Amino acid sequence: MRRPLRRDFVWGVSTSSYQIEGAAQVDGRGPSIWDGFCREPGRIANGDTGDQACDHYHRYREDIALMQSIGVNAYRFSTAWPRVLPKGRGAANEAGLAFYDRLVDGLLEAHIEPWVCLYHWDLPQALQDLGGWTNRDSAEWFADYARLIAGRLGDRVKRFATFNEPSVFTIFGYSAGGQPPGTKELESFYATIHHVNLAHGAAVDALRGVAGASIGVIHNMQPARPAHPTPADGKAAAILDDIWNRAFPDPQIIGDYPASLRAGIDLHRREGDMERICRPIDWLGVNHYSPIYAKAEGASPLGFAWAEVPADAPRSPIGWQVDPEAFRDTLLDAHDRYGLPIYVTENGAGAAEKLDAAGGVNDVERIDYLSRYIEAMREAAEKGADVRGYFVWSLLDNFEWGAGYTNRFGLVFVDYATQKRVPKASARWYAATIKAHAAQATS
Ligand code: IFM
Repeated sequence: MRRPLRRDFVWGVSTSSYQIEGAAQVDGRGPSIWDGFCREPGRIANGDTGDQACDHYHRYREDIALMQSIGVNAYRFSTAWPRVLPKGRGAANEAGLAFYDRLVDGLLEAHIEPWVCLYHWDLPQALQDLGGWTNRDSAEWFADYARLIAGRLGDRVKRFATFNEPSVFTIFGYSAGGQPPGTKELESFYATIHHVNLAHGAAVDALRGVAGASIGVIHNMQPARPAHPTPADGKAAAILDDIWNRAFPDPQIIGDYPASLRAGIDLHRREGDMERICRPIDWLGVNHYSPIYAKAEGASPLGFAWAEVPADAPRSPIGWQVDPEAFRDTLLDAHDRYGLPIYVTENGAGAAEKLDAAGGVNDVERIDYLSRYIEAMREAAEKGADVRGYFVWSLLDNFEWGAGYTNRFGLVFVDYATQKRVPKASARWYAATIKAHAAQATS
């Protein structure tokens, strides 16, 4: 018989503020960089925006009931900086803070532990107008925001993460395009990496003010593979690996940047910065979906170009490679390199889905993906990775950034026109998985 996961294993679901909350102009929320970006022609599929999304701001009680029916014991969500500080700093918005009070209280009443992430990409526009993450002051803006959330929720919330996937919003926001602010300047890109790292360290210190806080950070980690077995593509993949997988966790946890980034970062680094960045944390969040590929591209400022998934690779309905062994190996590598307790804070599969004739969604491909990935996680745990929890991305179908509402990742289908929620077959499957674990853990 397989060795079971830890008795206290955390089973959860994840979401983020801009992707589900909606209520973008309600109760004093200020604009975020995504509000404006979505309105730029051609940026988002179908011109979609997060204005309404899943209207979770008003329907959070129903969403908590859905979590209860699935049986999760943790919910990871992000607080929207512009909802609590409409201008990013200065006067707090009481109505915004009160929303998170209600959400946290509702979760605790339902015996679901709130896991709060401070930043899932929705920077207040007012701060972007001051240069956003290219401005070194951003570290202090972020620490002040962290203090505000810690002071308000810290009596009830103990699990905090500073950032979600900093390499994604810095690469796509400042180098490759596709996310706000949509600039492509190498120097801004390096500045952003360093300032986000400083902001992480400053926020960790701020969050330590919460008695009993368990503080982590959430990184996307995926093997970066060469498109072809050539030395040039091997080098391209190594550069992508440094930028995608190492540029943030290495300085935050090990205290140094990968060698290939040092010259670019040095322009922005001041004495004492590495100590400011590398603050002790309690856990590492790993988001993982599939491997990524790079090829040599002499003309590219970073020395690589993104490459397609190999034609013969198994894929999810939205074309992402399905490779559970890569997930197992990622967890083992993260364990060896960083030595922290690991929580898988995102994993899931996207699809373009509709309700079937019976009014449900029989998402067998998602169930197959999740069961194979959970099995791979078990293998990693058996081989020694200290994996303590798993959160499916996502509870609900939601606003999938550049893809708008076309890609659905939810265990629960959302009919955006009516806001009706319909649990998919995967929601029932996940409920049964959690139950089976509980039965095994108590036997
Ligand atoms: O929806 C995103 C999430 O915001 C960050 N991680 C990947 C998910 C799926 O693309």
